[in-house]
Amino acid sequence: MIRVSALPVVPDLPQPGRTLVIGVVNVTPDSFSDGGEWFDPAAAISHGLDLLAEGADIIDIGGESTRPGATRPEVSEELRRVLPVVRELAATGACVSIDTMRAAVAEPAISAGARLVNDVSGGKADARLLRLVAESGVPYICMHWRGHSEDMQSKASYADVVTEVINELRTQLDAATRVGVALDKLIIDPGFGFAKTAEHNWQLLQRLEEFDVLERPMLAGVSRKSFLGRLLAGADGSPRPAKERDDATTALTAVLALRRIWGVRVHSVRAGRDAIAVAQRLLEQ
Ligand code: PMM
Repeated sequence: MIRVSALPVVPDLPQPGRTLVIGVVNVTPDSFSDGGEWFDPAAAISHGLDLLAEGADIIDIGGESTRPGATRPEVSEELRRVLPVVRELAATGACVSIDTMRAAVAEPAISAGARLVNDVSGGKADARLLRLVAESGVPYICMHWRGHSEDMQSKASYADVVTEVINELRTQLDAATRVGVALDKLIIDPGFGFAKTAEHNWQLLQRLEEFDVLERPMLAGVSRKSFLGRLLAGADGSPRPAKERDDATTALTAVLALRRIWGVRVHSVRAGRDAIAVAQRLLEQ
């Protein structure tokens, strides 16, 4: 039997009464899943509009690739990539999220209309970012993180990944509330693929309800990630390419929606919405 409990909500963000779909727009030359495709701001804007038309509740715009081994762009370059896209999409009335670890990027993005800060470092890369979030009062995605992409996979070592990720996230949440971020504006994210092996990701998914102890809504970013590529590897052992992992992503989205997760961050919005519609219908039975 499916457990029916209240769906978590976050103030100032869409509350559709089902799992939210956050559509990804990477304005980067090198993201693993769609690198280069939306690097031109005009292409990124048009892609964001397409994702909104497919039913995205929020559009997440990022200008720094976090693929393992990636090097960081200058702040000026990150701003050049994301600001026009944030401005244009926010001007349509869309709910826009800025995916950045830097206060120097988040601040102008919020001025340009971003209503949510998605920080994959969960406050650990730039201490100023938490203070900015506290001052501006925007909701904040606090992701579990152990270090920058260039060497993060060397930090994928845990005795018990679920317990350690929960404890480290609790420390990150405490750091946010200590500088004045309101608890009800905080969303947690286990950080799938960030300092995690495929096995770690599966353990986190298997034991997701243990994160309930943190009493915060959860976002999951599993879309097209390499643990799915490995699961779907060909007979010769080569992983399924990123763009051919959408069906598996959609299967996982249905599972996550049945567990009443707050939101999923996905590349294929229409498929995500369909999976959530199926799960929602079963939950409302
Ligand atoms: N993953 C990526 C980028 N941003 N943000 C959150 N909150 N959670 C994630 O798991 C996450 C993220 C990397 O994936 P991409 O290159 O496909 O955007």
